[in-house]
Amino acid sequence: MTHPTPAQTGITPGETAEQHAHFEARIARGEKIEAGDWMPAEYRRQLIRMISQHAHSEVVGMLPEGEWITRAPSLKRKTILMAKVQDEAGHGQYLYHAAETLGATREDMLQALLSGKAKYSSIFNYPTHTWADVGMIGWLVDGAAIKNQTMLAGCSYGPYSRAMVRICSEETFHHKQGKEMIVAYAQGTPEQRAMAQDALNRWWWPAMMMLGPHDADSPNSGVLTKWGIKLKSNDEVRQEFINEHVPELMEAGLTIPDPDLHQDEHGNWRHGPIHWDEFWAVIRGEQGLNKERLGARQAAHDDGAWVRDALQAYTDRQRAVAAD
Ligand code: BYC
Repeated sequence: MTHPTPAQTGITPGETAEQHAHFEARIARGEKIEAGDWMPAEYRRQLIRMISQHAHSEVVGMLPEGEWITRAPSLKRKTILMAKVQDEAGHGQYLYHAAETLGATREDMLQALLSGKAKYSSIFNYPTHTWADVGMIGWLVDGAAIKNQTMLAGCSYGPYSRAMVRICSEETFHHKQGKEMIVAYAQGTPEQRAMAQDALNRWWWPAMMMLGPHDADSPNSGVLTKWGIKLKSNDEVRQEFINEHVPELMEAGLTIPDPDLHQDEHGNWRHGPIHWDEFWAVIRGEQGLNKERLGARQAAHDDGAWVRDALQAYTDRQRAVAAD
């Protein structure tokens, strides 16, 4: 007979039903769980998994956009993109700090990313072929991220929830600049219109997938929902994303690359089948730019070794001076 695992029950050997009942009562009262509070080991593990994956996504997400900074078509677009990419680095910092409050170390998290053990968002394994991709990432990818992260701003873990509030306000600027850019191109020259449509054709489905597998195929959702980390399911967030973005993209004169897309009797936009085989292949690194992304992160990590060494030497000297 096989016994259920902690990932399925949430209860790790050594923890008591009373501890869990007290913890869950706090969540039911809407209290935030803070770093020093008692929490189930599985709650801690799930948060470290999710927050570090989120942090890695922000940092890896700088790569497809960062490569366009030198090729921006105007000074205005260049300054906006530089500010956006810089924001993503800041988001990575807030999130690594939030994971550190749970006992994860920066070294372990980075090692997990660089070794391929930790995931980062599937969306960043897709290439950016034209400048319009920068706008489409802002509109769709940041648009999807805001839906997910507004929900996470209400999550039960205080440090993650507070990081999300700040990140969401910056994501709103990212979303608006992307939308403004694509709407301008969609009303521009035939070449600009074609470039905007081509970007939508390539980013629509990956943006739908980045919100995670269907609820029935989401093994983590049960425990995350029970403990108030996820307040909405993957499919619910995806539905919110579609309902907001479909009418706006249509209004901009663009065609969504889904022949089955239609509105149901409740006004919800219903999408055609999602190619989950592609999603899992991208996550496993069998499709897309996983090798290139990790290679770029490894190179940046190696190039930054002297900064870490210098900081360590400075800290050691300060400690020696203090000891004197
Ligand atoms: N990519 O049980 P499920 C941004 C994995 S950055 C890769 O539903 P969960 C931006 C999942 O980890 C936005 N893997 O998982 C940055 C799990 O595998 P493990 C990033 C994915 O956690 C720069 C397995 O599939 N946002 O916006 O309940 C520039 C089963 O899934 C993905 C966040 O990270 C994916 N897309 O729900 C521009 C938000 N989806 O770990 C923009 C925080 C699923 O068990 N994360 N997997 O081996 C979350 O909200 C949740 O983790 C997810 C997935 C909704 C993504």
